This record gives sequence, C-alpha cells and structure tokens, in this order.
Amino acid sequence: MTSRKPIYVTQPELPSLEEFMPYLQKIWDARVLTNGGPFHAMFEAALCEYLGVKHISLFTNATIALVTALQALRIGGEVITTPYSFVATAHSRMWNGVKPVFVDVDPETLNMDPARIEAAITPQTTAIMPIHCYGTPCDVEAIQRIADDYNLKVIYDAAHAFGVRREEGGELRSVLNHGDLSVLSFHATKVFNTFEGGAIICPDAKTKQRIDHLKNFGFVNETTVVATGINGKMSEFNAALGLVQLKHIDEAIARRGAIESRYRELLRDVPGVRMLERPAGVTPNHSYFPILVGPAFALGRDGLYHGLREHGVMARRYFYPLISDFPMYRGLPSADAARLPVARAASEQVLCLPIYPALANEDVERIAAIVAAGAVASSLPMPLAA
Ligand code: T4K
Repeated sequence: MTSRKPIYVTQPELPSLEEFMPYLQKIWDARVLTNGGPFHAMFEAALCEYLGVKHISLFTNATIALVTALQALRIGGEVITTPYSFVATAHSRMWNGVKPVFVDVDPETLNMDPARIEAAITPQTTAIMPIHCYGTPCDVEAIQRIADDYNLKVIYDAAHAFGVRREEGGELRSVLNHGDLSVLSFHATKVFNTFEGGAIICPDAKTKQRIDHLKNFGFVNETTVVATGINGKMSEFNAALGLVQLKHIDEAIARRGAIESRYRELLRDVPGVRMLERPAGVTPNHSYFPILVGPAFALGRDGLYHGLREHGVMARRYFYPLISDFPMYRGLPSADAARLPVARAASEQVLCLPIYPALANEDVERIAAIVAAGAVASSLPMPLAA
C-alpha cells in the first residue's frame, strides 16, 4: 500500500481563516447567531445576484430544503422521479408521505428521460422531480411541456447545479430558473460549500414567504403559526462563510474546468471508458467527473474502484446502488429492474474520479494512468511507496 496521503473524490474549498475572522468577529460582537440575522439577508441577496435568480430561501441543508419544497407546493399522491440520484431525493418524498414513481434515464445525460414521464402519469400524479445529475441540465423544455399538459408541478433537485448556466434566446441564464422550485446543496462535498447548507430558488415573493415560514416552524410572528413547519434555518456562521466563499467561486470552478479538460485528454482513447458529453450551450460547474467503465475495460468497474483504492485514490460510485434498490423502495412496481435498464447499466459502470481545485496536476496524470492501465490488464501493478 502506498504511503501517499489518500486522494478523496473531493476536498472542500475553504477561504483563509484570516479572511473569515472579521466575519466571525461581527457575529461574536452582535450575538445574533441565527433566525434570519444580517449575514443571512446579505447572503440571500448576494446569491440571487451571483446565480441570476429572483428569490432564494436559505436552508440548513438540501435534504430539509427538498422536504420543505414538497410541503410548500402541497405535493401529495405520486411524484415521478429518477432512481439515479443520491438517496435524499427520494427520502424527501417519503417524509411527505408521497409515493415515488421511478422512470428510466437518458443514456447520454443520465438525467430523467422525458420520453418515459408521460407513460408513468396516473390520476394520482402531482409532480415531477428530476435532478440535474452531475450539474448537466435536464431537458427542461420537454419536462415543462409535460408538466403544463398534465397540470403537474416541477421541483428540480439542483444539488449538483450551482452556477450552471444555459444559453437561452441568445443569453446565458441560470438553469435554476426552470420548474416551480429548484433546490441547491452547499454541503462540504459540493462545488460551493457552507460546511452544511442548502437553498430553495423560487419564482415569486409569495412562494418565498411561504417557504420562509415553513423553515421557521410555521411562525409568521411571535404568536401566529400558519403551517406545520420545521426548523430548516441557516445559521449566521454558515451564511457568513457563504459570503466569503462566493468571492472565490469563479476561480474554483475555473480550476475544476482545467482538471476536467486534462482528464478528458488523457482518457480520450482509453478502451472501455466513456465520458459524458456536455450538451451544447451549457456553462458547466465541473462538479463531478464521472466515467462509465464498459465491458471492453479489462479490470471492470469494481476492479478499477478497488485498484484505485490500493493506490490511495478514493473514487466513488455515485450512484450505486440505484435508489430503487434500497429496501424501502424496491417493493414498488416502478422499482422493477426491467423497467430501468439505462439507470441500472449506468450504476454498474459509473465511477466518479477525484475533482476539486486543490487536486495537483501530477495527481490527475497519475489517476488517469491507473485508469489506462486497468483498461488493458486484469490486475494493476502494486503501487510504489512515495
Ligand atoms: N440531492 C442530491 C442529488 C445530492 O447529491 C445530495 C447530496 C442531496 C440531494 C442532499 O444534499 P445535503 O442534504 O447533503 O445538502 C456525499 C454528501 O454527504 C452528500 O451531500 C452528497 N449529495 C453525496 C453525493 O455525497 P457521501 O456519503 O459520499 O459523503 P462522504 O462523507 O463519504 O464524503 C465523500 C468524500 O469527501 C470523503 O471521502 C472525503 C471528502 N470529504 C467529505 C466531507 C464531508 C472531505 O474531505 N471533507 C468533508 O467534510 O455523501
């Protein structure tokens, strides 16, 4: 086993403590720690401006934000969704007593396949809940057309899509402006982090107000409670950190882009490795770097996963297993493997390689070299101690 420090799939970006200290000092001086303090308000305004969205409501994390988004739109019955995601997407529905109906994904983007949605609609369907997987925008126009035709709501799990833009009518616009609501994650492992954190993007002030009440136990004022809300508020610490992080985000995304380009060059001709194409007109955030390890790859996906670990490289199988294979979902008719062949193949082939701004170029080269070696050999050479 190598004595190098392990390389994880990601490493959170942080500002210097020096830069953050004045913000902490202000919190210490004011003794306003949470419940909608000044940094919370400033961070909401700064995010609206950076992301190019009208209204945003900050949360403790994306999972509580997803649970609240469903509450805000009073979603019940059945929700059509993807099995190819992090388990929080589905759990948020179960916390609302809503039944997930899984449909297969598109082989090019691994996003929900709009062609499958219509056939899954029943009289109980109330909403569609897709994710912009790895930050690749869904086919938002096709999804909206179906939603309009059947009077369904659309809630995007946009946990991966911070800062992603699309060309629309000659302009670059945030992908977060689509659907009725979009939910972001600012978890430590995301492109943009506030340690823990999340947000709901909403189209109008009235919806934001409802969401703001819901995340504060349903309180409107000291004595009035209008809904069975939850505690989903972001603290001043997280909001202040977010304000500082925002100053560095463009640089961080640019560095991620350079790493992705290098991986793509190095892995272009490796047999059995497929990389996802970026749809035209999209400004990406390079949040993940998934490769699909196909049958022509000698070592196989799991062989490569374990081989990389031997070399101290902790790549991750996002998303394996499929959500529809977890015990609380696998009994659903829509979880039947035969109905989800594309998602199943992807979950058996995918490996997300490390990508984060502090990843050194030489490590990118070394990781790509290990992948290339695994393509043609059924075992990898033992790593040399560094
Ligand atoms: N929807 C989607 C589509 C999502 O992907 C997620 C979260 C959510 C909703 C829910 O968002 P939040 O409620 O979390 O805001 C991670 C994250 O915990 C999870 O947030 C994320 N998706 C998911 C894709 O990945 P794990 O189980 O892989 O995390 P973990 O702890 O193994 O971290 C991965 C690696 O990152 C570690 O090996 C080392 C590194 N790391 C991690 C943390 C937490 C660090 O270096 N520092 C850290 O503080 O789930």
